[in-house]
Amino acid sequence: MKLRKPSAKSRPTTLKVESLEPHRMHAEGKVLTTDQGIPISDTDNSLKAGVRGPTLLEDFHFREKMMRFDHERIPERAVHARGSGAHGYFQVYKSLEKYTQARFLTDPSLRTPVFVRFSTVGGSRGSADTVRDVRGFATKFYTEQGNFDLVGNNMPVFFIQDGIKFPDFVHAVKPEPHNEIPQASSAHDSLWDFVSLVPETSHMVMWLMSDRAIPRSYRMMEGFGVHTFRLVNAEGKAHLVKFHWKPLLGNHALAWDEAQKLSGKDPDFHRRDLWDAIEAGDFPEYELGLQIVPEGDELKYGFDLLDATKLLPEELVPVQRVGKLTLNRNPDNFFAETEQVAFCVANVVPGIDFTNDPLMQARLFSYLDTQLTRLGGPNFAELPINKPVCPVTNHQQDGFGRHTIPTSRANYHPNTLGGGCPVLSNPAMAFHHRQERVEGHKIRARSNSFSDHFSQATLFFKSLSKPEQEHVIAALEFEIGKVERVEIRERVVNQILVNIDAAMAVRVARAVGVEPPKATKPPKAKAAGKKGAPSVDASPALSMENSPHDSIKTRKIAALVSDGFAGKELDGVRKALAERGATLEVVGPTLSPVTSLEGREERPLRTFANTSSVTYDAVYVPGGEQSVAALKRVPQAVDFVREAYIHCKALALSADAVLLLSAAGVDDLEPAPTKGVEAMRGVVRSAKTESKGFGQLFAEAIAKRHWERERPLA
Ligand code: HDE
Repeated sequence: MKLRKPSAKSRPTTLKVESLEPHRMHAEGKVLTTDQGIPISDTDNSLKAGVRGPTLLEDFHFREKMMRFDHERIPERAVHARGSGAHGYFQVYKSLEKYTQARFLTDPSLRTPVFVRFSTVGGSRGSADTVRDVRGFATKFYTEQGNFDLVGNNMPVFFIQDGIKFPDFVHAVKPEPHNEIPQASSAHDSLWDFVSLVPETSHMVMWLMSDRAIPRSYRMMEGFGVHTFRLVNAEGKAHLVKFHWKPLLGNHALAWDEAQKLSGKDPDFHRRDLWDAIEAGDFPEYELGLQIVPEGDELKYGFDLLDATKLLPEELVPVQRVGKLTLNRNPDNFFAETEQVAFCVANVVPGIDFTNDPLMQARLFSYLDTQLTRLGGPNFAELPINKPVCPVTNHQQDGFGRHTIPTSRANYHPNTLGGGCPVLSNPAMAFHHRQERVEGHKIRARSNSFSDHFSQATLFFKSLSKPEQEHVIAALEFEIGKVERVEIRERVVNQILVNIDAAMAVRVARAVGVEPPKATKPPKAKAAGKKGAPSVDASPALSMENSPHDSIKTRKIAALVSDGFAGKELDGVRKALAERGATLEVVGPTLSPVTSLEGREERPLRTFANTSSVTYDAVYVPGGEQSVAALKRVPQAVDFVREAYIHCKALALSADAVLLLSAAGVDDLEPAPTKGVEAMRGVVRSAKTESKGFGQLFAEAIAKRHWERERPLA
């Protein structure tokens, strides 16, 4: 057989966009070019010697395209590698000049642009969003006085007290070195080995095991600056301050089983949620909260305000809400903005200063240092996302990736060649490190005021609601139960947990197969470790259940339908939810229209095959005999109801639809009402379709999770 000679005229492989004004198109940036701006008319075929011949080195377009591709990846962040960002602005409610000279906090007319990056900590860039982990909440304020970075977390304390232990802690929590397992999870031997040997981790570990570690959304979690900072006013008077972010949508969590399922069904769950909300105009909002303490009161509360494993209970020093952060614009390009943004705890503006917290001190070095490798050199502050909005004028020069082109001959200070420029700032507007008398021996040691590791861990546990405590215990059972070495499990229970809450330690011990501890010391629940200091026995603010749960704004509800559903009823419920700011999405057997009882067509947005209850806040099944009978035959539809029930989400079922509950194995509710509407443990049922009050009761049920449905594991 003879091979056909290939034709030299290759067929077009992609469609070409023809233009009548090619030069103008090029000038307007609409034409494909090389990095040098040379117009390119074929990017599908490399330059070859003959159509089947070898590729030629001369093909600069091919070489450049491949070279750029080969170098697209940069090192991911050592921690907080997975993140999502958004632009927005911050505005202070009224002047805080009494406390600070930072202009963005003293001028209520100013809208300071911000970029916020939310993140998980342990997982790689491509890991799932809903893993059990701390969440980063880092905010860059582009102020007129330069950039201020508030690089916080969604928990108010940290695992360690001194930054020198950070590499140890991070090595322990990250996947183990021999097999790089597990991804984005603390449930493994090395983390719990570290915890069992380092009691200062106790308090933070309680937070990590709590519902705070599985937020429903970045939009529904708090943020904390963690360390104690200083505010300094124009007269040089200073106060100590703790920074808080309070989400206006309240504080909400996922159920642990739901979070794990979401990791597979939608690993981008939080990223998508943030993106979609901003696209829909539902701008996430957080109030900036300050706890202000006079300088000199560092030790007043019996613990040390320089110790980042301690929080200052809101009941002792209330959080003043002083301004609002609004996130109103998605990034244009993930890499250029969210990936290249470089936060640094050392970025402060006049009016905000550091303290001697040894964790904070280490961070002042680490962030600047890490960017050198991650962003390839010292000029990362010139990248558009990192660039201050005020002029940057100094004598720094050269280095990889310099963007700025200095025009002065003078690159030193003092000079006359550049007219003395840049001149030194007027001291009144410059940044000054607060003068502080420091005295002491050069010593590698920890202050005694840092020595109480358990009181606040107990305070946290005691302040949770009963269901939240059960969640902590279940999380401990899950995590420690995965630890292979029995001696590590024993140490966690006997060295750590028993000192937090003996009864809790006994339950965990049984669940993870170790001898229950003998100690039955009554747990101390207080903020302070020292007698006589102002203290609290419980801090209601630590329980997420005490944050407002009266709104269903931006919540997503699934309506399960098949042919013959009660269409008028669906319309009524959709309207009732929309009036309260929630969205109803119709889920059906296929994406083709289904027909209602009344003969109206409704096109489902999702199908039982491509979504599931974990991606919704609540589930609604309208009545309609034929529709319900069909749904009962679809295992995924039945699963929808079952999972929503198990995950303690609101459910609303009318008329025949109540039958889906028994099909889903829900057998612990009282019989369905024979007339009217009724809500029980977050399940709204009605005897007939279109019942009065159905939408209202459903909305009330959606506002919170119904943890009362859960049964303790042991
Ligand atoms: Fe970080 N941390 N951290 N951290 N951290 C980083 O900086 C570090 C700590 C936090 O979205 C790294 O640019 C040390 C506390 C957030 O880009 C690195 C210590 C808190 C982010 C680093 C801490 C945080 C980071 C990795 C102990 C809450 C993500 C990449 C002394 C107050 C910021 C990078 C973003 C990122 C070091 C402890 C929050 C390696 C040495 C406490 C939100 O520099």
